[in-house]
Amino acid sequence: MAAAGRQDTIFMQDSLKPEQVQKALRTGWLGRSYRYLAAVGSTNDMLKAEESGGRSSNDAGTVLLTDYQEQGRGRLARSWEAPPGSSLLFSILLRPGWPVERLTWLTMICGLAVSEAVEQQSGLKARLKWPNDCVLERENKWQKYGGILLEGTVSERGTVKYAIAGMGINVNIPAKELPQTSFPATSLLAANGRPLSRLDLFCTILSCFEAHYDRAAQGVSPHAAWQDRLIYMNERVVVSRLGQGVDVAGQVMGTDASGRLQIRDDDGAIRYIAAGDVSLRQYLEQ
Ligand code: BT5
Repeated sequence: MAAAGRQDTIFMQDSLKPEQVQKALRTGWLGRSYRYLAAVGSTNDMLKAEESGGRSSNDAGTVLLTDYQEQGRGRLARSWEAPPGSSLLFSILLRPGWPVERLTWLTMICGLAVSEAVEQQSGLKARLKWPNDCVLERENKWQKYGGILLEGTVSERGTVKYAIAGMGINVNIPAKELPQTSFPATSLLAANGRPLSRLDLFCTILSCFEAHYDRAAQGVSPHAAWQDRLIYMNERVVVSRLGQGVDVAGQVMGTDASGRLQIRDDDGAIRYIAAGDVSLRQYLEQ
């Protein structure tokens, strides 16, 4: 009872409103344009709708954050669920102007920023599951505490005109309120046994993101650091191509520079799999 009371108090003090965020933010450009909404359909959808009219006045580095999404989205038609006030749910608008081949760098940068910030703030070891999941190891099993949704638009010149990088992180979701998902979900609270300041975590993510992004803008690829955090390396996995029902089983050999998964299938052929329409799971002996 005392513990629950203490947790409620922490939730109430943990405001992500602009005044608190601007005071705590240590970035140069990222999040300096910042909007908070108590609730919204989806932060990605809202930024996308603003951009698609072609008259957006959003600066590059604009961040939109909410305490609750009514229609939070994952890839394809999948949903992202989080109880109000429990999580970090936000999207960053970027205008990289990079060649489209580097669009996947943004997913890598998100994964690195979230992982580094989680490690700094919680002490937990943060890993990534290809292509866009943030995972932790608990009781010898991988569990998902966050997801990345990157959406981009390409110009006629083949450069990334704008991109929206959405991140959902289960910060203070109590274990009993975690969504029931096929790949097990966890939260930083469930994994660490204590609530974390969403504000500190959020500001640290933005600092880490900005540092990686600025390096990438100079042409330095985040690929090696990102690949170092991937789980399932050299293990046997099954990749399901959604909508086509085709499974590729094989051993993970690595990823290429643009982040495609490299698998040696059972015939010994090397297959390259791009993110987007696939899901990955560990191969389990029947
Ligand atoms: C993702 O998609 O993991 C990307 C999620 C991105 C969410 C952020 S929140 C801010 C921004 N605005 C949005 O509308 N979205 C972004 P995917 O790999 O497709 O995984 C989706 C799957 O994760 C679902 O089908 C569920 O199985 C599972 N899932 C849903 N909610 C979860 C949660 N809170 N924790 C762990 N797993 C969850």
